[in-house]
Amino acid sequence: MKLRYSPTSPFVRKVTVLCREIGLDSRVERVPASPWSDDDDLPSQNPLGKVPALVLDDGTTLFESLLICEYLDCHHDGDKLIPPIGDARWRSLRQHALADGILDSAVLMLVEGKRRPADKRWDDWSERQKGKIDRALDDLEQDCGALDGPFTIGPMSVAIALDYLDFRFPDHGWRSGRPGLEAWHKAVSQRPSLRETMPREP
Ligand SMILES: N[C@@H](CCC(=O)N[C@@H](CS)C(=O)NCC(=O)O)C(=O)O
Repeated sequence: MKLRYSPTSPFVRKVTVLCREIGLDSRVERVPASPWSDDDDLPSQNPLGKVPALVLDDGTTLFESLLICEYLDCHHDGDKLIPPIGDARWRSLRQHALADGILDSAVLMLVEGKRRPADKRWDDWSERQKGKIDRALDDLEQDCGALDGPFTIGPMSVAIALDYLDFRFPDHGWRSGRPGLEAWHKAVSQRPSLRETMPREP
């Protein structure tokens, strides 16, 4: 299997952390991609032109980080990171959805602030995205006890989303007024799979 990746993508990191947690890291060959370059062959593998994309040995490509995670999670015998049907699954996937929503909004803000020419920027749009991030963070804070327990796709994705805010928006101040989330993040960040994959500029 080949994983098309870019080094700072939080969606790629989700797949990377999952591979480390389930012991499949060595079975996935990493092949760099530049999703923003017109010269990259990524769109021939993923029509959506995004990373992560997992090219299987039969040539099929899977895209969307959750789909890739689900595929990989089916290919090991240990504890599943995506729980089976039942309350734990819905709780975990709800946490994952909040985390992914934070990432979607953060990436949109990054594109608006860094890639769009300054005279074409739309500040209200970025504020709107920040509102979504803040409400999602408040929701997580309210129920932060639910993040304790098994390290499934939900808590894993929340940790990745918080790290991404620290990485791209260090002035956001997500910790302010959210002591439960802050304490949980500090503790969970000790996990080797997270500590060793912390995002940094290449
Ligand atoms: N929902 C997708 C999001 C993937 C995504 O947005 N990846 C970004 C990098 S962080 C990308 O490749 N963007 C290129 C583009 O939008 O053209 C997933 O979970 O995999």
